[in-house]
Amino acid sequence: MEKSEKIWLDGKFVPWHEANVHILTHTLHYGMGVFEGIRCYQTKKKKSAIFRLQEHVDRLFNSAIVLGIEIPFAKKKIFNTILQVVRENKLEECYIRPIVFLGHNQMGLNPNGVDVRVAIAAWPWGAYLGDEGINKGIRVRVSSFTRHHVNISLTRAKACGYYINSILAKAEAVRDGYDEAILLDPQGYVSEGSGENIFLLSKGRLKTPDLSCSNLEGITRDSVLDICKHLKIKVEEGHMTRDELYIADEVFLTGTAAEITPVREIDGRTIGSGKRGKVTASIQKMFFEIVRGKHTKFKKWLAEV
Ligand code: PPE
Repeated sequence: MEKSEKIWLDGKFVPWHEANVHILTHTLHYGMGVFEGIRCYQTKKKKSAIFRLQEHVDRLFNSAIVLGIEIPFAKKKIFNTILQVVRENKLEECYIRPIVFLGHNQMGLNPNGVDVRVAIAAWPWGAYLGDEGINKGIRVRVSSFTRHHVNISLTRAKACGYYINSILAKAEAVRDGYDEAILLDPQGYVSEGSGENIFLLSKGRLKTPDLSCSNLEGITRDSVLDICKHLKIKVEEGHMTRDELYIADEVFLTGTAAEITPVREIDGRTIGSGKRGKVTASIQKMFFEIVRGKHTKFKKWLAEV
């Protein structure tokens, strides 16, 4: 990975190589922690903006509420520090990773009394599923692993430990020669990708699983819902089945890291024409224009660095 200079840790900036933790760090052992993935884009020459920063900070704090973690900094402080991390590292386009984790002053499952720590890192990160994936689409498989149950893992939270499930699915998909995995929820309905929400297009209408399907409430997903309103594309949120995906005209994944990535094949079935679909292309085009500040109507989504 490409490194940057400094990481903000518990209130101050430290050099990249010194942002380390003790081996008995609670979160390392048990996975109790929350994080965010945010992108910053270049909007003009020498100008950058963070996409939907407020929504990401809100979700970070909500994730902490869900898990019962008290973040020792105010929301406004975290919001401003994220901007500062990009500035300090002189980054134009980057990925930003705030993480709230439990320290090493106490072991055992009882989290009461364990220090709550916060770090914010940022580094350059290109297309998550490859430039070719963005343009031509990726190949995915339905995972043999089931997504979380909503009352086993509280899926409104973006929690560190939950990603074991994502990693199992991703590793299996890659091992079998696919780019990404799609997970079904415990009822057998389509939930999401290992790190992305999912949409399909059928008969001119878009559809995405509603938020009771064990999926994360994605901020890119929400942005696509608004973009579709603007483009006058009808979207339905509901239950989605695996066979619905197989016979869809278009399928795409959304996420901060993955941005908007078309899917061209699922479980050996070609989706639509086997290329990026027309509707996917129009949503993708508008998304990339918005994040780079080319739509005045959506300027409210950009926090200038
Ligand atoms: N579902 C999951 C499970 C998920 O991890 C993400 C983001 C999404 C949906 C999309 O959410 P949003 O980014 O708000 O649109 N996954 C993050 C982590 C990726 C990683 O490899 O790390 C991300 O995209 O930043």
